[in-house]
Amino acid sequence: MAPSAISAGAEKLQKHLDGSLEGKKMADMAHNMKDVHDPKNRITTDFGVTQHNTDDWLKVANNDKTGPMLLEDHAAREKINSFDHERIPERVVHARGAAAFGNFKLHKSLEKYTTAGVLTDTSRNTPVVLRFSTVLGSRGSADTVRDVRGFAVKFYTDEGNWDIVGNNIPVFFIQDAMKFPDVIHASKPEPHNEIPQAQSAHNNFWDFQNLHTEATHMFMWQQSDRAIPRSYRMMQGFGVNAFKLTNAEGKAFLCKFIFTPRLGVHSFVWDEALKLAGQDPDFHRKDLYEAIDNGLYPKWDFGVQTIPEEEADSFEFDPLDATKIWPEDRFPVEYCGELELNRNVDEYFTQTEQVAFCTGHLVPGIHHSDDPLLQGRSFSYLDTQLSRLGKNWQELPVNRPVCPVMNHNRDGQLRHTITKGTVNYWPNRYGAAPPADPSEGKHVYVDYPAKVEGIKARLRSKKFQDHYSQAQLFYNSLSEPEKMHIAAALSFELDHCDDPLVIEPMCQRLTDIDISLAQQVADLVGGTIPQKANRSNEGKKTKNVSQTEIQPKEPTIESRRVAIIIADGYDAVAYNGILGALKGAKALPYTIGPRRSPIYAAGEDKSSGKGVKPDHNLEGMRSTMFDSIFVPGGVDSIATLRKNGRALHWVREAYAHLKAIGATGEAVDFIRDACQLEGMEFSTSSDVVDSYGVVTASKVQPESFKETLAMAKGAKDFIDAYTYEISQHKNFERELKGFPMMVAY
Ligand code: HDD
Repeated sequence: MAPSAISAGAEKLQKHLDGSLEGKKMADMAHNMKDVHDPKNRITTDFGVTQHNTDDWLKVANNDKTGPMLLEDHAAREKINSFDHERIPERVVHARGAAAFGNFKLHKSLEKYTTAGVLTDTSRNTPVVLRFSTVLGSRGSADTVRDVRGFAVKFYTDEGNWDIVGNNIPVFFIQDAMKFPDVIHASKPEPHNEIPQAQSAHNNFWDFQNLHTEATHMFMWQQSDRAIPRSYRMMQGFGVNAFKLTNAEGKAFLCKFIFTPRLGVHSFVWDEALKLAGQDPDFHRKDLYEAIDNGLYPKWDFGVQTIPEEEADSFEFDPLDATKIWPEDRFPVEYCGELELNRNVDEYFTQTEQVAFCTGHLVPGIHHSDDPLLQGRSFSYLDTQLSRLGKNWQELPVNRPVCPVMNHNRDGQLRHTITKGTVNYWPNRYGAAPPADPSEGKHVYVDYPAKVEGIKARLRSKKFQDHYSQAQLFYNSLSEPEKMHIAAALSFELDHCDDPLVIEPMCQRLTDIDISLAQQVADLVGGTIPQKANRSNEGKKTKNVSQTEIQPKEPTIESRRVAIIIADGYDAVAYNGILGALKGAKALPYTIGPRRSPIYAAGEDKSSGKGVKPDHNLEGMRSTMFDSIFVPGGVDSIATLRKNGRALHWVREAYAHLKAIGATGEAVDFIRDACQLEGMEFSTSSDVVDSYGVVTASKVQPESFKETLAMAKGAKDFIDAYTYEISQHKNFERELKGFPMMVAY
């Protein structure tokens, strides 16, 4: 259960969405909808007439023979008509997504920077909706593709809606909004054949990245592990653009917004992501839904980076340039609140497809900065909702603010609000619905009186011209495995390009970042191997760019999916011991067997009809859908698994994907035979051995798990070692050792 303060906020949001909040008791047809699950309710037409048959079109029948259909059947035509128009245009970018509701709780007031109630009043629980998305794919594309992820949050604040329309990567491909159609056209499927779907691995994408050099920093992030997240719940969220905060003294600060997940930042390995795109295209969607459904509410710490406005020109980069980070070693994040997601949507279309965000949705105390990407964005979001949702998109339940609304905007298609009164303009003879006076309070939006002077020109600030320093900073700050993944990702992508006009210059471009990276990629993709760096790399690094640094304070396995693989004759004590330990640590264990009908433990009477009913069979799932696997011993169970090619594949694949593997008893030999990395060690006695994330205990057939593990310094040792390895998510040492990636290509 959510803490009571959080539930209070959730209840407020629920009421709002139900339309039962004070001031929302307007004629709202959606709320006439009867409960679908109440068997007393009967089917009606859209206009409320109860129907007795919605399966057969009204026809002329003759002696039980079907005759012509009658056009007069309004109920049938209404049903087909409604179906014909079910789809609305998908978002031109970020079409595929998943949303959930929750709360924002402020722990520390930011009043030194802003007057915004949501960022200064620590007694509030602000309801939120968060929509995650991929950028390039269509609505029906796969979740686990290599792509930037959207992280769009709508705060339903007491002063109106505030939207942070962010990504899981802190920078962007372009500096000026006018380039957006170009970068998106170059990235989406190519115009002549609409290939490829939801991928950046094609000629046009890399052609643009090469020629449009300000994208260099961003494409390095996009080729990193950040672009293949393990879960929406394990990604950071960045507002990307610089905003402006103003405090009660009228002082202004440039500001960036950041969300950091309590579960840490984790990613797939590329092979895993590729396979999942086919094996479970809804992986991220399900993962989010499942976690919330299980009460494992994902949380993010929320913070800001700030720069006093008068200091904005004192750095080597321009803080208004969205292709640059504000390095955290110099601009630490001030964490001040937390965002929790605690309620799944009830209906996808009305609460995920119809949710709409806009960077111009700002509340008092938060303003636009002069970031040229941001200003253009705010035009684009408002504009795009017109073709997607229509003029009255603000009236859709998920988009409505929780505070009262009053203005003189009226009419248009699908207007729901019935505004009583005789005037719809200002000024009017009654003084009705006047604008507020700034002196009325902090809830009044007052524009920051920024001083502006200059000439009209199409130009960018000089510091915007540096396109490479931070690409190097990023690359230098990564761990060795992360660097290897970038080389592998770039060579995958360029291998999918078949135009030398793309491949050759791209290999050359990489010499602006790092010569060894450029040489490695050129060799792998058959390009000309560059001999010298175009730009020296002084090795500068910064903090919290490598995701290995963004990990939970305490190791946790909460919500990690663990597959326990058993066959008839398995060791029940080991099985139950691990199952209990995983559940106790709030992981999500799943039993996998060769079949889904009951599996019997060693010595268990098969005629008892009891046994364990696995959650899935080995064919139905793949190791890719789990974070770890555990195999308990048992002579017969292991003999069966050894003969099952799919079981062997599960182990080998989990091993190659750097996952924690646990095994006890006879399973230890089975695992050893499956994972053949030179230098690995396995338990051959009663000791617990943790070697490259493969945790084994005792080769000996145990009488009982407890007994065996008591010999092996106790069950606790095994469980501690195994759960620690799961918490680490991946064992990169295995990879550095030379398996399974491309070190020895
Ligand atoms: Fe955008 C959607 C994030 C630049 C134009 N964008 C959209 C969404 C996210 C972002 C998360 C999905 C919102 C949802 O879930 O409904 N966009 C970003 C970030 C950017 C960015 C982090 C750079 C800092 N976007 C950007 C520019 C433009 C747009 C420069 C146009 C000039 N974005 C759009 C859009 C979308 C959109 C076409 C499509 C659907 C929508 O707005 O509602 O207007």
